[in-house]
Amino acid sequence: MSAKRVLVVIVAACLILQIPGSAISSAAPDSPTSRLSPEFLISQPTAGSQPERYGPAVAYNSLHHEYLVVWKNSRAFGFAELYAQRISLTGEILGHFDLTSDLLVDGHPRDEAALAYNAINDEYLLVYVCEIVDELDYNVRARRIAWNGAWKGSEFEIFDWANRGFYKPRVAWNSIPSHNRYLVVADAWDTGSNKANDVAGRVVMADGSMPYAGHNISIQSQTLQPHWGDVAYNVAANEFLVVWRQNWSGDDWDIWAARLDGASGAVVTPPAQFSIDTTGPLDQDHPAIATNSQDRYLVVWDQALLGSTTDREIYGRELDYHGSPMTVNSFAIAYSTDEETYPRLAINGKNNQRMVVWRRKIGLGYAIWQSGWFPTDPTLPPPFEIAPASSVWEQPAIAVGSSGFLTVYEKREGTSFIYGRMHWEYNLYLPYTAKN
Ligand SMILES: [Ca+2]
Ligand SMILES: [Ca+2]
Ligand SMILES: [Ca+2]
Repeated sequence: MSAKRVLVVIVAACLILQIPGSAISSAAPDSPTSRLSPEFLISQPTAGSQPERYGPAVAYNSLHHEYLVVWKNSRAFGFAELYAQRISLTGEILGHFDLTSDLLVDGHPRDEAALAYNAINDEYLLVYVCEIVDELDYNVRARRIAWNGAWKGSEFEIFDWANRGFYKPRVAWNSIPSHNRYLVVADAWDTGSNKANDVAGRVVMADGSMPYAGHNISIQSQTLQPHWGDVAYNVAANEFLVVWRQNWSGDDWDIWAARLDGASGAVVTPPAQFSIDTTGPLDQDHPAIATNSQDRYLVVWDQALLGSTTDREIYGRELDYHGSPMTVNSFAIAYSTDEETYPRLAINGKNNQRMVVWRRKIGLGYAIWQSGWFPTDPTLPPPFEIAPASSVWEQPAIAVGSSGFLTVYEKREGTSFIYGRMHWEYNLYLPYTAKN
């Protein structure tokens, strides 16, 4: 067999290994869509009684080179449990396990899961809300989960403050071995006024202990109504950066942030709380943050188009590792005439590629769209479609692994399922040029 023939066989074998489903996209080889896998079903198995599946979250396991996707199984008449599926770098389904079914005896649904991977302990911290009083009081709880679901630590409570209900927990991991801890943030709402009141934060050690009390990261105010918190950890500064949305006046909402000490989670002061983008009179919403694990953060959000009640765009801003803006202005990532909302993002620390995903309203349905670029690109390449418009609900999620990105999302087809699509890294393909 000639060297060329061997190469063809290797290429063919690699394509078979790397492409879940039927065939690679027919788009041009160097276009972003040529690097997309077909859509594949994550919320398996589908036998037995069929729950609705909602709210996917995803993290990458850098030791086993796989992803863990978690979501909520919701059934009529009450109970909801959290489930997990392991996904290989090539989109293969590796195995599912349940996360909370042993806790259901108390009758409190668990919801809004988020997770972070801990590469020192080779485990995940799963955070979620527990419904204490129906549609009124929610606490944030957590448990440690073995990488393969082999064990699940006892459930423990992170946030349960008087007169507060907690929503939308997020978690980031401090990877410095002598620190090895997490920061958990959540939106705290006043259960009396039903207004957003705080973005709360608390350090959780790798063993689940909590030596520091929970505290307000944002300014506590029912005028500002800070909420929609998100968090990233940056090893260069040994700090967390937390972002959130807060009110300026009327319909004018802005994006704010605070740096947090990597050990205690205390707000770094000065500068204390500072703004990321306060463009008025625009409504800016749903901030999300990621780091390249080196020298940058990227914050993204959606914002209204001036004078329109239906058209929203995706914007972003690059920050250095101290949270200082890298440019005078924020920049547009998606700006079609449709409503584009709920951005999430991940950054590939190896090659600096940014990847942002969002929900795009088209007609009566929702599509999932995505944009990827490198800081060296002179302009942002055009966004591309991940999932066509259907009744996709809620926001997508994305994680970066050693072969590229995995985007996960809900899709409703009578029943709601969790689907995913891979976007493979540019250097993953075997070289096109080979010497005979
Ligand atoms: Ca409570
Ligand atoms: Ca604004
Ligand atoms: Ca738009």
